[in-house]
Amino acid sequence: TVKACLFDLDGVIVDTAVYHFQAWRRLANELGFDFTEHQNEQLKGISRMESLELILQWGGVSLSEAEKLDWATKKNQWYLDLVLQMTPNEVLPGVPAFLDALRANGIKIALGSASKNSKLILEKIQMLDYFDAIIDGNNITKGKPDPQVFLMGAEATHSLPSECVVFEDAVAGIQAAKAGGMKAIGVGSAEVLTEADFVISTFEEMTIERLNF
Ligand code: G16
Ligand code: MG
Repeated sequence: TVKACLFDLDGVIVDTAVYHFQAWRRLANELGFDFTEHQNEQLKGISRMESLELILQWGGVSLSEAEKLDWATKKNQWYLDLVLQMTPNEVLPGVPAFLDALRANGIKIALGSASKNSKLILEKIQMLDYFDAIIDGNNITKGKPDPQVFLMGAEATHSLPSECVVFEDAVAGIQAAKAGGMKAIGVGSAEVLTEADFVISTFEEMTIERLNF
């Protein structure tokens, strides 16, 4: 039976991808190029520095390591300006009700995110109190599809991987869950998240009964 649910943040609890996109686009524009929303899809779930590398490739821009750190810091400041304006209204549909149900059933709740800003975001949307454990970009050394972030979540909730269910919107995240020996429920499109055990489009479709499959 399921003892813990491990949640990705961006695209699962809340859609911060739109804010990342705005901030990365500003960086690209200031460097003299632009990129599309379609390209932005490739940035989901990957770390800040990996995202920067990809964007610089798209623009054909090469920078020194010091300049890269500088631009990454600027991007994060622009991103945080947007995050600071977030409200609880932005929590994705069905999420609070499902987390309430997990709690009522004694199932642990953990976050498994690549973001270094996850606690601030959870605070802004007033969801911090739901989480028994938070594993994010500040704790990990290997990004998804490596299973590290979710294995740490299992450990922090005193669960075995086989007792965990991961919720993810990114292909790399589903792969990370599977590499860790966990069940994985996709949030989004079944055509994209083909390696998930099953896919929901929103948490309004999710019930405790559907966890034990
Ligand atoms: C999120 C986003 C990624 C972002 C990463 C790092 O991951 O999906 O696009 O690059 O966090 O974010 P930050 O710059 O805030 O450290 P997740 O794992 O929550 O989907
Ligand atoms: Mg995500």
